[in-house]
Amino acid sequence: MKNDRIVVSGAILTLLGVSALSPSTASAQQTGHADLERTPQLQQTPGAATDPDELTPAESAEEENRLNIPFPHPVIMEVLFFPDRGLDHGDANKDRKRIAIGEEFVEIINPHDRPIQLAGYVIRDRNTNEPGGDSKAFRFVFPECELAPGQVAVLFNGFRSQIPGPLGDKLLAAGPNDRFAGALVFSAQNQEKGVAFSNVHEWVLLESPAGDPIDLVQWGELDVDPPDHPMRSEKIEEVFPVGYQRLSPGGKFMPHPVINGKWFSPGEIPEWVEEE
Ligand SMILES: [Ca+2]
Ligand SMILES: [Ca+2]
Repeated sequence: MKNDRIVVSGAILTLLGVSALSPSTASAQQTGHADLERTPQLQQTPGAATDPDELTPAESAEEENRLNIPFPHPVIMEVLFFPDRGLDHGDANKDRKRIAIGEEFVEIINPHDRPIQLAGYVIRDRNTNEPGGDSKAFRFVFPECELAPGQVAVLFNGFRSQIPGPLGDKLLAAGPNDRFAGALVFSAQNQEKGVAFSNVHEWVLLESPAGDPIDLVQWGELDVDPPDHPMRSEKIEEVFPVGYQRLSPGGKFMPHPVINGKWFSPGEIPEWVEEE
């Protein structure tokens, strides 16, 4: 599988071959979903959109502003809302069970050169904007917690989960978790079957402690509007049962390639992976 080599340097990605995206095809075969039978193809490398040679200076500045989120805000790096069936590509939270809701996660990073304080930042979904949607609303507020430059935090849904290693919750952060590449890991400790990201249409928002919408990711045809004017907003155009990952804080979401044999990488930002 030497084609699965990925080299990331800043915003430049070199992806040799699309075989790394084959899990989607395999899953389509398992699930029999006709709409999943197309393997996602990278139309361009994620770095291409920011290639200064292809944009006018004004366009470059606009692109830069769109993609970069200023200090002191973290940014969303990966989201898993549609865990695949089976343990191999379904057990994202590493408790040797695959409970679809419990595996869901949002990964964030501090992309800045100074520490940031996570206290009061919110991760929430569309049900939090729906009148009467409270019973299905996913909403997590981070406790006091410093995120060092480049440090990653992962928030799992936590439904029926026994996540290994140091685990924080809404009250208290835990130390780095070696099972998740040293990231700070949190569980929302969700107890409700209905509190889950939709596989079909959803938005997930990172919100500042002041209530400002910072980083929004959406997919499908939305039935509930997200807040106006987030600092950044991106739509995932095609939905497959894999994580969606940015390879740099200013990059675009792409279906997660196979890394360490998995279709997701909670806690890990791939920089250089080569599979034998
Ligand atoms: Ca699991
Ligand atoms: Ca990751």
